[in-house]
Amino acid sequence: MTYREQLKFLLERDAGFSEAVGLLKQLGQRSGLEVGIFSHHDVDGVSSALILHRMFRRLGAKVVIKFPERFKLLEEDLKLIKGKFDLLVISDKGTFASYDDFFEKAENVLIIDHHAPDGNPKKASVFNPAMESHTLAATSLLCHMLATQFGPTDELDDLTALLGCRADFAFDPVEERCGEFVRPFIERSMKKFPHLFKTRLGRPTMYDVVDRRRTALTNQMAEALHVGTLAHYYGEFLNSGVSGPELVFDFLKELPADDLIMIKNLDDFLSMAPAGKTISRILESFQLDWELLEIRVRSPIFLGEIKSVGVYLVFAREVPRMQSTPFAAVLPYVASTQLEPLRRAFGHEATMIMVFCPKENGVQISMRGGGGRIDCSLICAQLVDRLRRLYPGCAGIEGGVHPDAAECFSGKSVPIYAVMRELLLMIKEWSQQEIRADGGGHFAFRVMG
Ligand SMILES: [Mn+2]
Repeated sequence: MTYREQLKFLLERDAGFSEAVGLLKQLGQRSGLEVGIFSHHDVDGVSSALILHRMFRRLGAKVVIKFPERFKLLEEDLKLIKGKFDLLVISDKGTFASYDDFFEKAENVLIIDHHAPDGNPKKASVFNPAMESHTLAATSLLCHMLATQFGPTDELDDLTALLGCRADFAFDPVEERCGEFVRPFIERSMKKFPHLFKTRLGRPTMYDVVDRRRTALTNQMAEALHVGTLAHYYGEFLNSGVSGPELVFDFLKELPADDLIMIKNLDDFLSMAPAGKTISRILESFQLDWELLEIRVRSPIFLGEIKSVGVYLVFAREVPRMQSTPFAAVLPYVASTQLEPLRRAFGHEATMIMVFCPKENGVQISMRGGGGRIDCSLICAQLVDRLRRLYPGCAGIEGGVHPDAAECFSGKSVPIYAVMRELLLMIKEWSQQEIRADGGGHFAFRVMG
């Protein structure tokens, strides 16, 4: 299927896509259309915001964009933008039923998202290909799909969506893996930007998890953008008041669309727009942080094996400058590089790592891997559920997201020992369940030793 064919198919078969296109067509008729966008603060979220910004500009709309530093959009975040809108877009920030409550802020609410839904919004329009079942995608591609319906997109839209897909693990140019939903777009991109996909020897990036000897330009560029979104934690390189997501947004916005097919290496890319210099300096500092964390994640504790998946625990702190981030910053990415060496060293068919990270503002637990046999998001959701029941008054217990990469965060009001206790108790209970079920394909842990 070509990308064009896929778009035609979606327009006919995907109710969410056709509804979103219909809504935008109708609103596009309005003069003085005012749009507020709240997008995720990561690379995919920033990429989504830029593609939407360019699309709405073509429609003649006035656009305001914010990147609140939390996954779920809350009522209080809406105050970041004054006034009321014709349209409120919530991109890459999950699909929550509570987004139905935001009609006070705007006449229309459009959710564009690729995460497993947490509830089913009834009033808001939702374009999310993962509504029914798990689908590997990225919101920036969904925005690109919408933008194609409103005038021609260009190389800047294409490259931005491609980097959003890479940053969200929807494809891997080195391992040559690609989700089915994004495949038509990725194949189109390979023809357009062939040198971005070439595998080369070189310093491995945070995305080169399996083979730490090789990389590709796409991975290097996406890593630079990821580091850019953390810029406000590298305050020494940044003018005060600018956040990392805003820095990356400005960098991408200034890229010359016509020259993008010429990019041969990371320096080319970063020298194409003013903010690239700052990103490049932060990247050097980030690499030192990465090296520090490599030491901290070196010896994960083996917890047990389930369905031939070796489950490991890393207990470590983030780098000093990231100890207050309310999201997974660097440590879980570094820990992910242990998945493959552990699998090879101990002969598991697959591996999974739980990263237990005490922070200034609470505990961050990140789960990575699972080889498609253990669902990380399910484990995080269960942990969240247990903690909420034990500490009903405590706000800030959140978790879930993807089967192979999930997060759980519990705020400071829940003691660290309690979070660890629940995690270990959960494992123990699952192991007992498996004994009762006589090991018969039950989703459970078997604790060794
Ligand atoms: Mn995303």
